[in-house]
Amino acid sequence: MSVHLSETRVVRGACPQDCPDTCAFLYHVEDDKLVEVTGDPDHPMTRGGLCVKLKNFAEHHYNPDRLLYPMKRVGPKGSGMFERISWDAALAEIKTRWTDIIDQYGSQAIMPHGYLGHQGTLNGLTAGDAFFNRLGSSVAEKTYCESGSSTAWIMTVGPTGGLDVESLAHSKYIIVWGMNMLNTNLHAWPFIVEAKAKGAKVVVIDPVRTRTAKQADWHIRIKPGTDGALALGMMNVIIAEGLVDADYVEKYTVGYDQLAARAAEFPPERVSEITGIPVQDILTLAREYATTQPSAIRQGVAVERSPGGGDAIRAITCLPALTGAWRHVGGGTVEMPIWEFPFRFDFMCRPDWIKPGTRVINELDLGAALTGAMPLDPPIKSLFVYNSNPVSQAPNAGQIVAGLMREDLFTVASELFITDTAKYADILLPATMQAEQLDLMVTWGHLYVMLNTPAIAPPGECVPNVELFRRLAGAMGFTDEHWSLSDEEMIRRSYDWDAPAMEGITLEKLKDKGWMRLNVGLPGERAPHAEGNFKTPSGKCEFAASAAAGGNFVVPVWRSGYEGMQPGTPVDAVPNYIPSHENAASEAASRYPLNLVSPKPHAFLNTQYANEPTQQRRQGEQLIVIHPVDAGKRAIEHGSYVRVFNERGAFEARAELSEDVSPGLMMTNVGHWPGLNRSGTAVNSTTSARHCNLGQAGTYCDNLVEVRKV
Ligand SMILES: Nc1nc2c(c(=O)[nH]1)N[C@H]1C(S)=C(S)[C@@H](COP(=O)(O)OP(=O)(O)OC[C@H]3O[C@@H](n4cnc5c(=O)[nH]c(N)nc54)[C@H](O)[C@@H]3O)O[C@H]1N2
Ligand SMILES: Nc1nc2c(c(=O)[nH]1)N[C@H]1C(S)=C(S)[C@@H](COP(=O)(O)OP(=O)(O)OC[C@H]3O[C@@H](n4cnc5c(=O)[nH]c(N)nc54)[C@H](O)[C@@H]3O)O[C@H]1N2
Ligand SMILES: [Mo]
Repeated sequence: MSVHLSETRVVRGACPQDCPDTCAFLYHVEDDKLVEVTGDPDHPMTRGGLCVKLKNFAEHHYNPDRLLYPMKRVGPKGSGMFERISWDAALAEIKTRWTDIIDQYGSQAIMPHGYLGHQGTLNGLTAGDAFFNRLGSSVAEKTYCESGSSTAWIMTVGPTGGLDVESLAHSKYIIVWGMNMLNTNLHAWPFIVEAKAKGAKVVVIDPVRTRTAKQADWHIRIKPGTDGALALGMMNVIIAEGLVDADYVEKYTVGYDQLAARAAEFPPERVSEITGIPVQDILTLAREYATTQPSAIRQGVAVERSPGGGDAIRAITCLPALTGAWRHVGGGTVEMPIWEFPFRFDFMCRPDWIKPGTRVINELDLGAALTGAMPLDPPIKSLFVYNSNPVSQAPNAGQIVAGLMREDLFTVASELFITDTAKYADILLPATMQAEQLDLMVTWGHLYVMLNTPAIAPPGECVPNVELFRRLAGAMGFTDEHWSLSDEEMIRRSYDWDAPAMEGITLEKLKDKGWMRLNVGLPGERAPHAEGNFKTPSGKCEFAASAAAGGNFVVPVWRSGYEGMQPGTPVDAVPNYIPSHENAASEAASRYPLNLVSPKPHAFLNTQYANEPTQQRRQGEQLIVIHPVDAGKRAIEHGSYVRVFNERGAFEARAELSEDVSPGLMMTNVGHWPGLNRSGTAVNSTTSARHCNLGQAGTYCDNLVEVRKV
């Protein structure tokens, strides 16, 4: 008997998920099988540890439910009945159907729908843009996330990375604002622990007493959607009490007088009424924030998830310039540092291929676009879904399902699994997972360039998104050079390798090391705006935004690179507080008195891993956290099943009675697969598709509901 001793190969990779941490992976491979994925101990953020979601990442690759071959629908729409076909047959069918649609309705009757299921330069947010721009489809505005914050950020400080989260170790006062860091940005937490050990105070501003709030020195419970009022109230106190860094303001900002006039409208008493925060706490927060330097604000994405979210982020982003916090290492604020990376979005998205006048359809309006609730000429006759799962993740999901049921809609989905969205497809196309593909990752929570090298062969007939779009281009007869470039050549062109930030970084070195830090200053030294140097048109922090003059805009990255036809909603020169649409004073409040927020789950990454039994055990079933007083009024006991509903739809969940939420507020997590829930629906059946005041972002937390025991 011969004994086969297998050798373990270690290949360097990077996490594919839409998460600020973008961890450095080590793939452990035996006999061409991925046996384990661990965190790189040398990476300064990853520090050898992966989050709960990625604990079973190797097994995820071998999940028996993976989509391995192209499939064609053989049962009624949504029945989940498919049979295997060849790639050639799938591509031929797509070509025939699209050619007919283009002949009859024009190419804009085709709508792509992609988001951030994967986060690579080749396979991520922009993976399909070049293809669809070339095809002449409608431009999809992909604003599920960060587009409101980023628009606000760029209006105020320009495309700068701002504070490095690693520099938080040097901060003395840290505000984690609208972020559940222990769930969603776990690898930033050690820097906060380090700062705390040196005496820093940590404040969490969140309507919910989260795991992160419980670890903080001070949890400030704010009513959802009122952050703009709080930031303006802090300014009011800072100005009234002479805590402004007048020298910094004078040298490095514009619009102080206008901002001061706005802040004067927000005395602490008024802010207390709006936010539900006691006056004394507003005073203390403002004073401590201004006088304890370096002070840092880690902005979460949740602040944008309300109608006034864009202006709230503008107001928050003004704070460190008012107090001069930017002067210090560990001072300032961070939204996402993606702007330091020299991506060539012109190459990745090919906006030059968009025909002038092409219409833009926002992806959050998918339900309205498919059902005709939003009049479109031509109507959408084909939908191509990749990197996204709108039936779970987009608002007003019931309307989306109604649209996907349309017999005359030709739907194609590229997926890892047959999700709640993919099950409505006419054609399914199988995609690779991260250990099976090459990519240079987009990162939005640290300053390292990350390369993912394939470690194992793709199973079945799975292809990376980049190859999927090459195949589609081939089927449609496109002969541009773009479609003949290798993955590696695409990576070379997706970056400006000559940019100053890339000094010393090459693809060759990355192949060896896996990751390298951008040349933008070390965490212990970096103070990017100590002397202004903002990336705005004026070069200053724009309290009064010059971009406001042109009205609302969406950063082109979210619009497939397109800069044309920006919506013209005028924006105030200085940030204001814009109230929620669905609030206690609104018409719906008499029928739907409870405000429901739906942040991220601990054990899932949006919907990903929510079909893995190990992760389902970690996360538990769909819960709704309700205050005992609200539960008592409705005879709801702890652990009982409830129906949460409003005019848009409903879902069922198990009630958890807890004072982690205030009366009038409920919390549930987004991410559970609707089809795996007892009601066949999830939280987005209740959310509205209204947009935030900036960047067309979603307003998932502006959601009034009622709840009843089932
Ligand atoms: N475990 C895990 N991590 C993730 C993800 C995941 O699905 N799971 N998703 C990733 C993605 S795509 C993103 S965008 C990030 C998002 O991560 P975060 O920025 O943390 O955003 P959320 O989880 O949506 O919400 C964070 C907190 O904001 C609170 N909140 C809700 N509304 C408001 C408000 O109006 N004001 C304030 N101050 N707080 C509010 C919520 O109660 C919640 O505790 O996480 C990433 N990381
Ligand atoms: N109520 C509510 N809704 C929300 C939010 C909220 O806080 N509350 N958050 C919003 C936010 S911040 C975000 S970012 C969105 C996220 O929404 P999505 O980006 O749609 O979420 P994911 O579940 O991460 O990914 C979608 C799908 O991409 C697939 N996928 C992964 N990798 C690949 C690949 O390489 N190729 C292909 N073709 N497919 C792949 C996955 O299998 C998954 O089904 O949800 C938004 N929706
Ligand atoms: Mo997100």
